[in-house]
Amino acid sequence: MALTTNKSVLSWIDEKVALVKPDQIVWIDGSEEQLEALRAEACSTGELIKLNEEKLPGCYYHRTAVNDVARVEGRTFICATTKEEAGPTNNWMDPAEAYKMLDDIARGSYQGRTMYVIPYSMGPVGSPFAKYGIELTDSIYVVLNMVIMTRVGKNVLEALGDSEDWIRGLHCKCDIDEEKRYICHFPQDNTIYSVNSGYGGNVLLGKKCFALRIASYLGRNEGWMAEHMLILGVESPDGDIKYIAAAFPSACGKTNLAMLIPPEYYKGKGYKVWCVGDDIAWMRIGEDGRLWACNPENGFFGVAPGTNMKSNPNALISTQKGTIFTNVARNLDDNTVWWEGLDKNPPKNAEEWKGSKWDYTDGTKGAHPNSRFTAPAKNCPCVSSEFDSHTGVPISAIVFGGRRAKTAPLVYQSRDWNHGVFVGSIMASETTAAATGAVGVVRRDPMAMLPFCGYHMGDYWAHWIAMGAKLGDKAPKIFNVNWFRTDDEGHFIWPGFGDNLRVLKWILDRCEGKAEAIETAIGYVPNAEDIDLTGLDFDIETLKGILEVDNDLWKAEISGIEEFYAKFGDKLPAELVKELDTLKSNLG
Ligand code: GTP
Ligand code: SPV
Ligand code: MN
Repeated sequence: MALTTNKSVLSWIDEKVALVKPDQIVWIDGSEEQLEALRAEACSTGELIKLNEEKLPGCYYHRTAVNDVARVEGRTFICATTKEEAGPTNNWMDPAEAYKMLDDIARGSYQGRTMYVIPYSMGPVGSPFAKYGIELTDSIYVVLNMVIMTRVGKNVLEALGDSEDWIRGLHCKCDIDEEKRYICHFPQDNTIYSVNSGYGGNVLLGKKCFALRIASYLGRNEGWMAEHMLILGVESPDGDIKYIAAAFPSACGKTNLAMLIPPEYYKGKGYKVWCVGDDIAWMRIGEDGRLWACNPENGFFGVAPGTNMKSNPNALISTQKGTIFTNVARNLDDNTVWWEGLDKNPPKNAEEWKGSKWDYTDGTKGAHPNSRFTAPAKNCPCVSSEFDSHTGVPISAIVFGGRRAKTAPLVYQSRDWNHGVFVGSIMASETTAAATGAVGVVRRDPMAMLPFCGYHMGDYWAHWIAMGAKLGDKAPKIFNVNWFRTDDEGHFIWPGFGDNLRVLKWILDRCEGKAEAIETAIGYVPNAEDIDLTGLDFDIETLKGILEVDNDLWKAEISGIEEFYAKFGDKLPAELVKELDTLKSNLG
């Protein structure tokens, strides 16, 4: 039975029912009984496998199709009214043509299947940040993931009332045919279609599709920002908490930084880190004129490989109950999970992510490099007390970062907001397994939003500049970090993970005017002595090496930046052209 009388909801669902022709319709009310029944049903069909209840209570295992393990950027479209609105960095399709193509693919595809209607909220229900959505799906896996990743249930429909202001999402698994896989966004219609995929980022429509692509478009129109950023709080020994938002491309360390455990020396002094979000930040100017951020999600869809008790104990602990594991290896002896980098004891008797019997000694991987866990945020030992806050948290610093073997120093600060926007706009990073395609290729990924900006990137930069003008002297300070500098043998030089707090500390000191810096061609770099290395076996000369700004390497960057900027034509904000000129003249 329908859980709402909202006419816009009911008529849209009627339309989609007529199109996809489900055998039955089930409204997800958010109750534990209903979810338990769905879990049991998914286990009976093999869609899920229940894991060891003693060791991993309430946890399930899922495998996607082998051809469906990551986001598909080449098949992701922004179907804005005109190609110009989507801009040079997005794939575009004419909306009428796209609807026709998608309807043809979706038509009748729910025959013999159930339509699940998922009412969900991005942001705490009823808060000024909250935006509501309805996803229709034929996948129980999607329902159960959405229940972890967003706020789902009847109360969302109550909060929505009769409003027409909600995001429409239709997901059809179809045959998981990669030739007919499309992830399409219609910003003018608040609508998303996803067909022929079952992989997280393509089908959990609240996440990248809504909370970034559609929301970035809404944010520009409504005067706020939707960003691919973690949010964390650093508590100092006197109990004061300062918040940082940081944008790194996919699989470049957001979840890890968001949950970092302070090194012993910092712990001893009383430092703590609190996680507000690990992937997405929605930010608004508050009544006090500062920038306030909220994590619109309710769980973590995190990269499994590399997560262990040393690198990220908080993430690992978050996955020990109520979690869905996707495309990791399964230990058949005790029905638990394993992935590369979990520990040094790969199971002898296991199945790899594709489902074949697996013996690690043959040199193949047990888990897919983009295998993931879906864990409730409430499981995280360091979840912030502000997690459900209706006001969000005030942001002191914005940090950009990427994977760069050379060129980018460990950390530097922009001279001011507009220079910071420039720093974000020229971000470059090596590609990862989070999207299909080559891995390890350096590409420009402005603000880590290349695959996620729902409109013209030139307009997006202009929006950043406009936000800075509104924030004035209350604007957060903007920094850039790079944890991934490598030595001649390709090893990471900086220890990273918990020790990144040493860098965050300098960042916050700068925000409070407590630390010195050296002015370089690209911005302010710390004096090596001002990054506190106490308790760390790390040589100050090595630190100086990774803080160094090599003007020749930066000169070599210029042509790449110019080539990239040329794509934006007259949409490239004049402020950024000016910043590029300054950089060129600084480099001499
Ligand atoms: P998405 O969920 O795809 O947006 O990724 P993410 O940005 O949250 O990345 P995540 O924290 O999951 O890290 C991805 C990979 O980077 C993992 O293999 C981590 O082990 C590795 N990583 C994270 N932080 C660091 C670091 O400080 N140093 C090094 N060397 N590796 C890191
Ligand atoms: C990313 O790729 O940035 C992710 C995972 O956070 S996904 O949900 O697939 O987009
Ligand atoms: Mn992400």
